[in-house]
Amino acid sequence: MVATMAVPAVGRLSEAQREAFERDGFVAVPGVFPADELDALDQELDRLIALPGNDAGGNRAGWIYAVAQRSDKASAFAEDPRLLALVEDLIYPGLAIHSSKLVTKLPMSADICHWHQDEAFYKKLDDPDTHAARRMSVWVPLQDTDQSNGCLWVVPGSHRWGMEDWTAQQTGTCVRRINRVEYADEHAIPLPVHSGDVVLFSAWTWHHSKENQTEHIRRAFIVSYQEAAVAKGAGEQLKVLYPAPAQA
Ligand SMILES: O=C(O)CCC(=O)C(=O)O
Repeated sequence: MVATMAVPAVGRLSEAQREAFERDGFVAVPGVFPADELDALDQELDRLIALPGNDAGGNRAGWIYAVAQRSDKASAFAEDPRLLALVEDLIYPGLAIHSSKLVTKLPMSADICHWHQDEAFYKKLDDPDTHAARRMSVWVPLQDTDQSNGCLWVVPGSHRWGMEDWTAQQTGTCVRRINRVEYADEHAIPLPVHSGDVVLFSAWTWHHSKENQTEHIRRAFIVSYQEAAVAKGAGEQLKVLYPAPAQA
């Protein structure tokens, strides 16, 4: 008998999830990846981080920028049909990969990721052709995350408030810290999620993460996508997956 292999269903966001994303600027989607696939990705990341030149080092020890450009497996993950199915309805016209990275919180790391908007890093500040309305990220945790190991925090609705003023920080990560930190802290909610779940959030959404107070590493694989028609921003990779339809 020929063995049949279960093909994972490629699920799109439900109407309610799409509405939540548009209203709140983020949505957590449960159960997208099985544990064995994430273990395989984690092992590939272990291999990559050991290679010279991959580890960003310093405050970003354990981070790998442009990770999809350093490994076929990481590249395939960034284009996984299950991720694309989740973002296809949120980004248009067309779809491109803006960038990919591994972000890590080492055990007992005090490095916080400051409150920021990804768009402050992603667009080229002086080039309007790179300014995107619908850039966003998929945050894929490789371990369960909660407040003890530095889960994501977000301010619901903040993606609708435009670009905040920010001040560069010398410590921690995500160093273009928005100035309204107290407001962010007051209105933030934590997003504890299981490994296998993913969090989608707009590049305009205020977000951050705190320390890792545990003895275990916390990793997340982040892929950022954007409209295909918008020019390459400050991201190291612009890979058009589906071009924008031609204008009539
Ligand atoms: O995973 C984290 O701690 C947050 C990382 C993040 O927000 C970023 O790199 O833009």
